[in-house]
Amino acid sequence: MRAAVGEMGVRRTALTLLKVNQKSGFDCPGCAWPESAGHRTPFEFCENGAKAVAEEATLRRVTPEFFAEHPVAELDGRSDYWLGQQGRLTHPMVLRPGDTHYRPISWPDAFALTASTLRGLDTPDAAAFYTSGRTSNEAAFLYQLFARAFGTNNLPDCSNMCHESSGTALNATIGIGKGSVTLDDIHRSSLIVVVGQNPGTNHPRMLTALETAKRNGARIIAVNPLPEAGLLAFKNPQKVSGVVGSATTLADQYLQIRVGGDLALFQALGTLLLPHADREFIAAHTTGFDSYAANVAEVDWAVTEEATGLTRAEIEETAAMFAASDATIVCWAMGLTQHRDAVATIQEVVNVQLLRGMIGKPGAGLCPVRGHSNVQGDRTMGVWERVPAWGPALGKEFGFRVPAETGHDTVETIRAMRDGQVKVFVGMGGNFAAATPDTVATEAALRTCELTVQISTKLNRSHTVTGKTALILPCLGRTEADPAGFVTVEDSMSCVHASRGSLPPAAPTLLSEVAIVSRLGAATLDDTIPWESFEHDYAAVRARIARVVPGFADFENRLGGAGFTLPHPPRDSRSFDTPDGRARFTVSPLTSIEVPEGRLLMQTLRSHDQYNTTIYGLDDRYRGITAGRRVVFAHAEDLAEHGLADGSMVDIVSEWPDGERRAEGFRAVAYPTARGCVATYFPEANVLVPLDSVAVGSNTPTSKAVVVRLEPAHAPSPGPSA
Ligand SMILES: Nc1nc2c(c(=O)[nH]1)N[C@H]1C(S)=C(S)[C@@H](COP(=O)(O)OP(=O)(O)OC[C@H]3O[C@@H](n4cnc5c(=O)[nH]c(N)nc54)[C@H](O)[C@@H]3O)O[C@H]1N2
Ligand SMILES: Nc1nc2c(c(=O)[nH]1)N[C@H]1C(S)=C(S)[C@@H](COP(=O)(O)OP(=O)(O)OC[C@H]3O[C@@H](n4cnc5c(=O)[nH]c(N)nc54)[C@H](O)[C@@H]3O)O[C@H]1N2
Ligand SMILES: [Mo]
Repeated sequence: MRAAVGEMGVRRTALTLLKVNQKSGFDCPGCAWPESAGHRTPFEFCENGAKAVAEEATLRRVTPEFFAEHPVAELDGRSDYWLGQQGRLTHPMVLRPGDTHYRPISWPDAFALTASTLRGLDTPDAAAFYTSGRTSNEAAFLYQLFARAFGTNNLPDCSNMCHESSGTALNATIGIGKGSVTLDDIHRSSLIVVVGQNPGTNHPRMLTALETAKRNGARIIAVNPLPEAGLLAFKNPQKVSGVVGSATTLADQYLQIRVGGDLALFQALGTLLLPHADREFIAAHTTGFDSYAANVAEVDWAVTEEATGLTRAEIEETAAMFAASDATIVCWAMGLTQHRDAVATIQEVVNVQLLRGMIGKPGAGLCPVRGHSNVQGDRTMGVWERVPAWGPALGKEFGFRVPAETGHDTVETIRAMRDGQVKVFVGMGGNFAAATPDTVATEAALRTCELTVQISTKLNRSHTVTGKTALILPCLGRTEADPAGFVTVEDSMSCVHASRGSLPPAAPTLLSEVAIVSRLGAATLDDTIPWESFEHDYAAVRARIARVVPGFADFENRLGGAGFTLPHPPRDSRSFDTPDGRARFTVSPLTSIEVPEGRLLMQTLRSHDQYNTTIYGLDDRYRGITAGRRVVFAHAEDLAEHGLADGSMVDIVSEWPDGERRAEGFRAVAYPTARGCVATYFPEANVLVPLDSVAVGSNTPTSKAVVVRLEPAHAPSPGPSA
């Protein structure tokens, strides 16, 4: 409440927060955790959802006068925290070659400038269209339609850095890249394994679901190099007993795994669970079991204990809990997806669930917990560098030929800008400059562009790191009333529902994302696609989606109440959309990340006071950090081995075949993390993540596994990032 009242004032806070996640309100712009289909309390939001709402509904404004006062060179020296604090963008702005300041530009001129630059390119593939996961289904559908009709599949998105590894692993094994559980499954599960995820900070409403499951008899296992407070012990802030009483112990077992050790862990679990295989399920629904069983026939305990940092006894205890459970769910997030062998690791999770027949059964399944509130929906709507299976239907509906070649994902877009192949960058939300890896290389790449266009609600680094010409196109946020009607989103469990903003727009000059894409389409392309018909009529967009995207038939009429859940063949009927109609066991070699002598494995993660690159404040309450973000969490004994101690100032140097990368002035914090593993905050540490260090198969940057060394700081600390 303090965060919200500070940004919005008391009345606006009350009016806004009571609409969050209500059936007649707006979808929380925070995370993608689902709401209950049934009864909802007036308080369907969490502390961090309130911060996300306050960040958007702030009363502060970034006006043309602001830009006149602050040259871009000055803004470029400001932190993400400072930039975000300045408030909502109000007017379209342009930075022309040679100018020192952004200047106002009219909407028609902004679209004409973008359109003429796009049309002047040698090839449509010289443009890239990025999306972040807050964009509504309607805007996302039109945006990918625009890119493909313009002639390119260059549709990188934040998913490429997020759950791409999950989608890749699941598509190949169960035939659909989405999780197979519902909220109801969580509530009635008997074992929930939370791997590589920090829900206390990033999906706080998930803790309420885990608490319900626990009350219903579930056991919970946490697998994490860090003893994350919210997960190990949870006080429900929405209950009196939660506020004043003792915390519920959520996790029954805590496995303090080494960073990158999950592949070894799940292979070992597979071996131990072979005698408990669900033979009937395996015979009826799967393929490849024999090769899998041969691959995991034995555990090499020395290798497994080294890779995981766990003991044989701990892993055997975990296996016993799996064996005893008749309904197991495995949940995971970035701790599994942002690794070199992320796809193989997630496939080992799938193997274990298939082995026990834990798919398509109440209370059981696979649960990749998505990040951005509509990141899953954006992909469903076709925001993808590949052509979705329904590509031909899209071309037919709108009368154009969908380009066939796979486009650039996020990492490839950076490379293509660097190599002079991509000249125009358009960002539908997000903060490409700060969220992507290898900050120095990425910023240099962005600066080579002819034109960068950012469709944004708030000021961020992507507005200060620009192409030769740069546009800021300010848009409405989720919380705001849109005269053209409501939009829709899809949560992490495939439920599609309406989202209705109610606040007056931050400025009368703002356009909705749908309007911006529609006007861009009309300005750039010939009139084959009736762009004008979409801007004021989102139902018309949904009618098109209903005809093109499978699962959306009769879209408009199914949006009453809590919305509807998209089909998921493995969940609904144990059927698998793979070539032979069966789920596939996979075989992966046992790998782990090699860390040379004297080096440490660094993961980058989120504090309790940030939303990705949006920094709400400089504290990380659950980890005991105040007033600073340039910290590196390390085990006290690892610090001692490096001649360092709690409070030492260090530089972090990452090592990669193409050279070293350096981040200066971090305070070492002695912390009970797994030995050999250190943690820093994203995005400050992105400068250390090499562009070419990516996951096999998904091309996701390995933001959770960077080999580093710590050196005593060369320069005095630059102070907190504020
Ligand atoms: N308040 C808030 N909510 C958010 C976000 C936010 O920034 N703020 N971001 C949103 C987005 S886009 C996303 S994708 C999600 C992210 O949600 P999370 O994935 O929970 O986010 P991270 O902070 O990256 O935390 C990763 C967790 O994985 C653990 N981990 C790291 N490496 C390993 C490993 O090798 N093995 C295992 N087992 N664990 C490991 C870390 O210790 C940490 O607990 O949250 C979403 N929700
Ligand atoms: N090192 C490291 N790097 C990472 C990660 C990590 O764990 N470690 N995590 C990765 C992950 S999981 C993700 S998802 C990406 C996130 O990458 P992005 O999605 O690109 O980044 P965000 O910080 O979420 O974007 C915030 C910006 O979005 C804009 N915005 C907010 N709401 C809206 C809206 O409604 N409409 C529009 N048009 N704009 C809006 C605002 O201008 C705000 O500044 O970062 C990735 N990068
Ligand atoms: Mo994410």
